[in-house]
Amino acid sequence: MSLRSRSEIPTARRIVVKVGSSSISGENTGQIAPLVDALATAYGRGTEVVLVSSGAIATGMPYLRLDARPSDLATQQAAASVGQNLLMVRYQDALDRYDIVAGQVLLTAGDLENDTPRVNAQRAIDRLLALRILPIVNENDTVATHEIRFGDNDRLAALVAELIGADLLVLLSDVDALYTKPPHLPGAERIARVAFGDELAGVEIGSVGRAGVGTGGAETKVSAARVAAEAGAAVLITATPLVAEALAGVELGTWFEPAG
Ligand code: VHF
Ligand code: MG
Repeated sequence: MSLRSRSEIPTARRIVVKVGSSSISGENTGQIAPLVDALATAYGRGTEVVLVSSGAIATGMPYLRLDARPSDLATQQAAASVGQNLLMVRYQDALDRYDIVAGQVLLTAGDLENDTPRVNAQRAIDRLLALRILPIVNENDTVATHEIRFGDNDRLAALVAELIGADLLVLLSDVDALYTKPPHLPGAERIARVAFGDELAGVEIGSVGRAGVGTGGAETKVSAARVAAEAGAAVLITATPLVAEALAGVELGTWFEPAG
């Protein structure tokens, strides 16, 4: 059964929550614990929860003495290698408070396009969920190249939601909703609900994130939302500090109706 509105979120069976790099790295590293609190609440009521977390590159940057996101692939991969490890440690520290264990799942675009690795990934995530382990997914950055990337983690999250038949995808970033034009511009209004198939004509969608450590922006969120909605998952776009309210079903953010 697909979710019809935010008030049904607490009844969701299987959810994918995606968090962007700038929300959980640098000065926002402290947002990991409250994010985990909200995930643990959903987990505690029996919802199956998968976290798609960006932030490997951003988390690794200071350890490589970088103050900006590297532009060359090898340095991005090195930063991600260091950062992915630290990210998992930080998530597990926060999860320990709830006696929840995380499982790391690193995927490439090719893995989801080819039958054998795709079925393996699906089966592994299913088994982790059945074992009440919290899968934490990211792109396998050390082997992904520019040509074969997912594009960004919003898309990865939508493909994971499709892969595991999630009924909800939550996309968390620095911005609390989708707006009719970039939110800092005068006259920008929150879009509360997007009907299935609505092309959002007349909406000015930005392609740049604010903090400069992630990739994409509203544009990648909208295209990811369409992929997930097509696969039958409702999508909620909102800000990371609002995740607890979002998972409780409060009327916030932007809601994309699923197909069917
Ligand atoms: P974001 O735009 O913050 O979701 O980040 C990315 O798309 C890059 C994700 C990369 C990393 O962990 O750094 N796999
Ligand atoms: Mg992004």
